[in-house]
Amino acid sequence: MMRQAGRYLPEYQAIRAKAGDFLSLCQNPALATEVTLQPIDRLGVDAAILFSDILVVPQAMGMSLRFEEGRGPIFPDPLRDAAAIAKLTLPDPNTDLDYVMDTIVRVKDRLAGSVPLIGFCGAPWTLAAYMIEGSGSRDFGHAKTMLYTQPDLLHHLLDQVTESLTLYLNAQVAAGAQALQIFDTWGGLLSTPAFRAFSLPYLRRLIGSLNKGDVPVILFVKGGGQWLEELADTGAGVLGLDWTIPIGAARARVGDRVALQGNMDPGVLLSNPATIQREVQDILLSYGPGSGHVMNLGHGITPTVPVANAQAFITATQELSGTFHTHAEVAR
Ligand code: 1CP
Repeated sequence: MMRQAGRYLPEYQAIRAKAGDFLSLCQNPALATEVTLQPIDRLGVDAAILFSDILVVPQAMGMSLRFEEGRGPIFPDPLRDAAAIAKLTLPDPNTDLDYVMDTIVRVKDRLAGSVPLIGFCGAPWTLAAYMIEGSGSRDFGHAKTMLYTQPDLLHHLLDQVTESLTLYLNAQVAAGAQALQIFDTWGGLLSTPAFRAFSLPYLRRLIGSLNKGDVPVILFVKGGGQWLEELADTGAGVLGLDWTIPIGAARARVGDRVALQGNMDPGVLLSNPATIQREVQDILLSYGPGSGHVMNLGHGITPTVPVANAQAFITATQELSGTFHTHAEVAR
């Protein structure tokens, strides 16, 4: 469940209070391990998701970062010119991001093979958008300004970010991550030509540079429904879908080239168990029989979701999904 470790869980709130603030929680391997494991114990989900944030990579590249209560992430010195970008460094994940690798090792040890661990990172474009903007934004106006007035400078930044992410994801696999998810949360803000120029080639290069063995890569581009065929060609094994496209229509377009993950509207979790069960059933029916579907939300769970509703989503999936698979597939 996207953002399954988070503020809707009271036990998360308790550990976060103990850590002091969100970044301190990410950077404390013992506590980050606890919150990674909480949804496994509480909800019975089929995979653990490393507790961290996509923005620890720009921080490891030398940018100062803080998270403000109610406002989200802030880079006080956003990248607005070539001089600022020239100051970025290539991180060494085993020193600059050692707390992430330490958390992976601890989580793997505690899971002892019960469920797999998913590591993750932000996509080059999404990270660059935050680094230029300095915070979350509705339209990422500063990032768009650079894209249309200094495209070469943006390409230079994307190149640096992609190099950093390659080192980072390879280190996550070496530490024990068993699947990797790449979040292009702001990919859908781009026009099709801009997505093809400033996001897609870097996704392809990142995925192509991983020493991943049989570790699957899940690629989530929010608002990316119109580019599914191109996304299926990036080397990702799974495409994460937001809720705006019927999953059956997505399956008809990509066939069996990739598996699909998604795609319930996280807003459904604000309703009630009966409605949640109906929505789960509708997604299973839309995808249809056969393997290649990972049930998930189409974006992150929100803080006011009642835990009972999150549980209803997991339980409905476990109860209803079996009939969509043959016995042979279940046995595999
Ligand atoms: O107050 C808190 O406790 C902090 C809330 C929070 C949490 C729980 C943030 C701040 N990040 C996270 C954890 C997180 N972030 C995870 C691991 C947890 C899990 O999945 O179980 C992951 C995978 C992320 C990834 C992330 N961070 C994304 C990509 C996925 C998405 O939701 O689109 C993005 C865009 C971020 C940036 C970010 N971090 C936090 C916030 C509030 C934001 C969004 C800011 C904005 O609106 O632009």
